[in-house]
Amino acid sequence: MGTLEQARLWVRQARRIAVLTGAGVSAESGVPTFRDAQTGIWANLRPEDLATEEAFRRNPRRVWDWYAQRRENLRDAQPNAGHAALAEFQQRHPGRMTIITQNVDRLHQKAGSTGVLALHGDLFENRWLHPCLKSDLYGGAGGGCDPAAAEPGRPPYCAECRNLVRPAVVWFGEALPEDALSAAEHAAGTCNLMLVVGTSGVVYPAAGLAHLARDSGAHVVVLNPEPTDLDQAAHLRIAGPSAQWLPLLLAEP
Ligand code: BJW
Repeated sequence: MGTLEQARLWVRQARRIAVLTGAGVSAESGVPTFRDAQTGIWANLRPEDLATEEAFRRNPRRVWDWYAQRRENLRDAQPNAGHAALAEFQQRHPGRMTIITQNVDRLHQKAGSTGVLALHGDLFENRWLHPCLKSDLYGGAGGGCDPAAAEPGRPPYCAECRNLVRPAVVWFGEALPEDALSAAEHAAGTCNLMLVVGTSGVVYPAAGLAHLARDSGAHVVVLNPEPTDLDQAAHLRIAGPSAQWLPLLLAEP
């Protein structure tokens, strides 16, 4: 049996499927992957030099501008055939597929996927760098300032306490959202099949979900045009772009 045929058989047989996606699933929507070369004034900086609180503190404007540029690039991005194939499968088979994404681009949601577990936050949301001082002073519970009402700037800031607005994404060294991570661990630990799509598999704890699935008895299929750090956890590797192969993998027999 060929690789695709084998994977399609596992899709048909699996009662529960977990899909772990990374930046590559959005590549064919024109979104650069995370470890692609950065361009322009960010050309000689690594993501690790930008996606940390330390980097933001050191140079808030540079990091803010990087995110502003990415938001701008994403505004018109549309889901591709890979996102669509996942969303359509969920619609045809309610409750069978959980999508766990490291992406912050909302393209799975835009394609119509439901219950998406976004492990690394949302590029289009903001929050304060520190818990709002005012909410502490006035007893919390809604007493804090709204980041949307911050003074305009790069980044916007609080006129009273000088707190800075930052994107509501998960930077290196920060904890992942607890609810999303525990739901993802549950999905990975109880699925019969995990599809690992468009991720280099270098960032943890997300990458650990593929090992958890494998150790819990699931079949693991990696779909990626390039080798990944998770290939050794996979039973099967499909070498190719996800917008081309996800529709073939998930189509009805
Ligand atoms: C295609 C394609 C096509 C191209 N079709 N595919 C265990 C071991 C070692 C280290 C650690 C560990 N546990 C934790 C760590 C530390 C750290 C970490 O993992 N470091 C490693 C780099 C070594 N992890 C953390 O710090 C995490 N936090 C944490 O552990 O907290 C602990 C804690 C607990 C309690 C209190 C406090 C702390 C947080 C990780 C956050 C990651 N954040 C980022 C930025 C998000 C915001 C933003 O977008 O700016 O998330 S980093 C970046 O990497 C981003 C991505 O989601 C993530 C993964 O990248 P991804 O998606 O895999 O993209 P690429 O570019 O790497 O790969 C793209 C792939 O697509 C390639 O394979 C291509 O071939 C492929 N491709 N075209 C299909 N058409």
